[in-house]
Amino acid sequence: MLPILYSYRRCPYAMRARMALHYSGTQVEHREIELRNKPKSMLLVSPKGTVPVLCVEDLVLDESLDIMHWALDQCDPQGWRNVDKSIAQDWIEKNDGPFKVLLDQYKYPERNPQLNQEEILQKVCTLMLEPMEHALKANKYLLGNKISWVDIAIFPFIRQFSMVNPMRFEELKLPAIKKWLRQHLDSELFDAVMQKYPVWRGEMAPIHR
Ligand SMILES: N[C@@H](CCC(=O)N[C@@H](CS)C(=O)NCC(=O)O)C(=O)O
Repeated sequence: MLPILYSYRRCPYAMRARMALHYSGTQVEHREIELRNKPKSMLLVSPKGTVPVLCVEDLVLDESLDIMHWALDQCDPQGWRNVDKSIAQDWIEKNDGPFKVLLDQYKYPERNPQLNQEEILQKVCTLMLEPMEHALKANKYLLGNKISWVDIAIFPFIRQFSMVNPMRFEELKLPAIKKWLRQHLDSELFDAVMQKYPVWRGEMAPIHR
């Protein structure tokens, strides 16, 4: 029985999970969902209703980072986890915490009419983009000259940020980030996890097949 992955193609959390699963060579039964119409079988195993969710027999992982780590426990052929844990943690906390808040404010100006887009952009630069640029000028990847799980965990969020206002992003003087972003966008790994699936309509099927 293959592990089941509930996923949503454009979700950055689901992207990082899919990238780690693919890299580790883990095959899954992919269940593409609609956020507005979540399958009952998913909500049954994970009532909080976020994707990604990975079900491996009785084990349910419903946090993207837990799925990444589970995948790397299965197989980590290029040593994505050979990095300083505390520096990795600092990057992830910043990304998933304050940067994600700013990203949502930037992406949904209609929800935040009191906020000025350019001010949000400046905050993002100070908080995230400038430290990343600094790190990526010193080394090819965020934690050194080898790719790590931290690059993969953060990349989908920087991609999303860059796509909110591509012309404005292009104007930013961030050559090292743009090179790093382009490398991930052009990677076979990213390509592989962005394949399109029809929405899973197997609600009548047993939860575990
Ligand atoms: N902390 C969770 C966050 C996952 C998350 O928020 N995913 C979004 C999609 S990008 C979601 O499922 N939101 C629920 C909804 O929109 O109903 C994780 O890392 O997996």
